[in-house]
Amino acid sequence: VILSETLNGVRTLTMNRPDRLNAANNALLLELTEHFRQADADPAVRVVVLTGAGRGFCAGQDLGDVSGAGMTFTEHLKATYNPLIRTIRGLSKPVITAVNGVAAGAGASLALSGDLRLWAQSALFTEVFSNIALIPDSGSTWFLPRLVGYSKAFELMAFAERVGADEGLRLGLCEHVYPDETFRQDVQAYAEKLAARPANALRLTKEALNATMNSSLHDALELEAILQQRAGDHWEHQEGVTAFKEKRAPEFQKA
Ligand code: LHQ
Repeated sequence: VILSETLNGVRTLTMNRPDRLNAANNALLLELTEHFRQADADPAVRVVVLTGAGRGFCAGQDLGDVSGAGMTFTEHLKATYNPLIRTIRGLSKPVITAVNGVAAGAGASLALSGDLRLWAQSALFTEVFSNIALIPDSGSTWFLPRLVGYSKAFELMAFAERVGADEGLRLGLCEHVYPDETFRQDVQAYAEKLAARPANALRLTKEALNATMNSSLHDALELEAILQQRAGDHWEHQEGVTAFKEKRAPEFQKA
C-alpha cells in the first residue's frame, strides 16, 4: 500500500489506496512508519516526500476498517498513528508533505506533520473528525493551533470546515501551492533544492526547532523572564521609554 521511489536524493513515499482516497488501515500505517524508518537509515536519502496516489492525499482512518484487531481507540492510536507521527517529526531528514488532494481527519494531521508542506491547487484540508463526533487526533490538536492560533484551530475543528489551497496558503497550512498539472515535478524540484542544503545543519536545525515547539508554557514563561531582563537592561529600552515620555519617535540606530 506504500509506493517508494528515490530520485536525486529525494525519496517519495506514496500512499496507494486511491479508490478509498488513501484512507488509512493498519497495514498502511505500519508500512508507512517502516518506510520512514528505512528512509532515515538510508544514506542515499536526503529528503523524504509523502504524497498520495490518485485524487486524494489521505481521507483519514478507513471507516470500513476501524481498529481492525479488536483494539480500543486508545490502543489503536498508540499502536499505529502515534508512532507514525512521532517518526515523521523525529526524522533526522526533512520531510515534505505533498498534499495532492483531500486530506481529512488523520489525513489532515498527516498533512500537517511534515517539516514543509506543499499543496496542489486542488488540495482540500478538513479536520473532519467532529462530523463523526470524534476529536482531532494524530497530532492535529498540537499542530493546528501552532499554525493558525487557538480559536481558528477550534473553528476549523468544530465545523469541519473545508480549507482549499488559497485559504490554506493564507492561513499558513502550507508553504507553497502549485498547479495540479505540474505538482509532482514542482514538488520534486523543491525537494531537490532542499536536498542540496547542508544535511547536518538541517538535522540540527530540526532538533533545535522541535525543542522550542515542545517547551511548556511554564518553560516559555521562565525563558521570557530571563530574556526580558536582557532586553530591559539594554539602552534601547531606555530610549524607547524616554521617547514615549517625550512624545517623539525613538532612535534605535545609534552606534
Ligand atoms: C472512504 C473514506 C474513509 C473509508 C472516503 N474510509 N472510505 C483514529 C482512530 C480511531 C478511530 C477513528 O478515527 C481515527 C482517525 C480519523 O481519521 S477519524 C476521521 C475519518 N475520516 C473521515 O471521517 C472522512 C470521511 N470521508 C469524507 O468525509 C469524504 O469522503 C472526504 C471529505 C474525505 C472526501 O469527499 P469526496 O471528495 O466527496 O469523496 P467521496 O466521499 O465520494 O469518497 C470517495 C470514495 O472514498 C467513497 O467510496 P465509493 O465506493 O462511494 O466511491 C468513499 O466512501 C471513500 N472514502 N473517505 N475515511
